[in-house]
Amino acid sequence: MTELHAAPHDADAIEKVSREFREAFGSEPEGVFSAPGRVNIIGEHVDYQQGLCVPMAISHRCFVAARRTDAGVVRMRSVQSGETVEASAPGLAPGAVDGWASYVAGVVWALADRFEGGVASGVDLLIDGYVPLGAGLSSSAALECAVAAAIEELCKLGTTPHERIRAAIKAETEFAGAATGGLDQSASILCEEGHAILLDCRDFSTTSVPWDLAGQGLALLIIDTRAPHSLVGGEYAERRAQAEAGARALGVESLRDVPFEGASDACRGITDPVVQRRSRHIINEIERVREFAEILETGSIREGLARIAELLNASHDSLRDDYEVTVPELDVAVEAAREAGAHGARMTGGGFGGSVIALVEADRVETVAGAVESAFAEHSFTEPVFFLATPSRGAGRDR
Ligand code: GAF
Repeated sequence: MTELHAAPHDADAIEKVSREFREAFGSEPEGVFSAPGRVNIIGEHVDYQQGLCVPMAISHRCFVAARRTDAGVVRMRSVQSGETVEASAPGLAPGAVDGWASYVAGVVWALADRFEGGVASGVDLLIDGYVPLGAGLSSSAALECAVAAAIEELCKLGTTPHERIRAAIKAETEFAGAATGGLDQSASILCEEGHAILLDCRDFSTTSVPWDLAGQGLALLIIDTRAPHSLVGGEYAERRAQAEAGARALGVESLRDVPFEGASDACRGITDPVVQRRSRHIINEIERVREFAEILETGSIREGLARIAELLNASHDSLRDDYEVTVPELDVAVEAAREAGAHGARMTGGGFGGSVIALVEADRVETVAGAVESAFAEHSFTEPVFFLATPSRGAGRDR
């Protein structure tokens, strides 16, 4: 039988991160904080063109136990890497640390202008993350947003959720060197238990979207294809640059400004065929999100299921053909899930590896997962890992 990997119970994870903190730093943490990974249900590669997305937080979270110190040092320990990294608190600047620690130190650095001497005194941070790494489920954003929650609370900065989102984005783009678009940090901080959110990337404002799958006898299966995905590499940045070229060619600030009516004709006027395809994806994807959110706002998922499935499938196909961010593992998982009866299936996140989501009848989860597993074995791909996506709470204090 195909195994579904569940996140640990929050209480166990909180106990564990507190114990790890005591063992590493020799005292009790002042608090425990956490932030979730996410799946983006629809609205992919549109956030950096001021588009619309519908993400939900998943139950896999990153936990951070923290304490202020007067050592003048940001001490960071990760359970997953087994490393402790130290950086001078007053001397924090991009390049001071790299790897996982850059996402942590980057948030402290990005919040620096909110401190009145506070951060210079130092902080100990113990990190225990359960969002699978490299799976396109926002493990980096979960780490950044958990650290932002910790620093906000311990140092009483008085930041708003949107200021913490901006700090996490700044950490990722300017400190860790991954120029991502803000979807992941917004989802990790703003998502709500039991719901998805409609995120408007013009100003990162949100509207709650009904997403009661369980109540409708449905489930969202996450298939981590284990094809490694990284946003620091050049391909993500290349897509962003092509999207910007599209906006320039159409004479708009962002592709969000292109009216959907008449967009196909407008895109045909873009001379570079690659930029043309990239722009077409973004304009069509934003329109798909509009329709998707409207269906959920005006009726039940069950009533709108046929169209919801079409929109999910069309999103994947566009990411495969126009945006070219899929890899064989993603396409095989999507095909196998659809053939096994998924209502809709698409890659989620940045692509170039990572995960697929499949909307399925709750009693078909095992069948669909089994079919993907068999397809992967036939293609000699690494065995995939399966989770269920349960809409979970955003970042905050746990203890
Ligand atoms: C990654 C990025 F981090 C997001 O900003 C977004 O662009 C996404 O890829 C694609 O929708 O997760």
